[in-house]
Amino acid sequence: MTVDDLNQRFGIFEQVVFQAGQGGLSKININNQFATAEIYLLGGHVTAYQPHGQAPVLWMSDICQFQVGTPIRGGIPVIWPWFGPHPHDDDKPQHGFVRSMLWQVDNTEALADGQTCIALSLNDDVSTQAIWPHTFSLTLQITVGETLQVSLISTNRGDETLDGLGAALHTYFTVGDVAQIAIEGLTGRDYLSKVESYVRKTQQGAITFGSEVDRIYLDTTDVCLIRDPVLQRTMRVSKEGSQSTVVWNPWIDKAQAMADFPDDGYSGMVCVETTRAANDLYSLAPGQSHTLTQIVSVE
Ligand code: TA6
Repeated sequence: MTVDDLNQRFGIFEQVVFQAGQGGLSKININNQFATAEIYLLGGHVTAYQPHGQAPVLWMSDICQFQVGTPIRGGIPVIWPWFGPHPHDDDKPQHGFVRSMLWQVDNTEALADGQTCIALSLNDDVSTQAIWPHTFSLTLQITVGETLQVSLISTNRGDETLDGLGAALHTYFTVGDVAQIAIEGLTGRDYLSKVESYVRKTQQGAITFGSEVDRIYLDTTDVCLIRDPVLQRTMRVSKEGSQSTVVWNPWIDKAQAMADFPDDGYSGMVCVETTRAANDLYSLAPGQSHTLTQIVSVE
């Protein structure tokens, strides 16, 4: 569908407008009484969310690619059907394949309470089957208001159970200076530290940053609070359908090693990711669905 077709069928006057974005890719601009937001059909990727009067909530790389087949760096990458490297095939893309594919628009709605709801979907086809030989459907429900709520609904459309599924809403948050923030809510939780060969440790106090941090927190349904003294705000990250949370900042060396990540970009971002990872993988019986939800708000 062209942008004109999309506006004809799904546009909502001044509230939901489709445009050709970077790389000529179709994107959705959302503007309502609460906030503005931006979503690319590539990856079903929320690339911006900004409550009126607030600084941007989501961090985006200013040197990332916008082309089908390449993940967008920043915003909320949708990770499925595995988190991290493929469990036994290094030739398969890290973090699954759905963030590199074009999703379709299923519905747009101006809710009575003033929020805006967008539904996107991705179903298996010959290209996904070539990577992962299973039948599935994904729906992404994005609700933009005083909060940003994103739900990934995965459904097994095949006739065999899918085991060992991983997923994430891999959210990049804007912060004033990562060296000055603290993330509360995970005190006392065990985590696997990727930068220390996945050694298991227990979180003591709030999470602070002075080097690369890449941790999978285990057995947690906790709300995370990102305390930002520079931007003088707290970002609240709550979730449903997940018992694991990933916290990541690449710091200096890893930032320099990523071609689509500005060398100094690490200081203005942190990832708090709502995941199904590590000991939190899931299965779907034929016809069964799972919903993974992240809710973000600014205090
Ligand atoms: O979620 C943290 C992480 O797994 C890090 O290890 C790092 O690889 C990050 O994801 C980004 O991965 P990407 O494939 O998007 O470059």
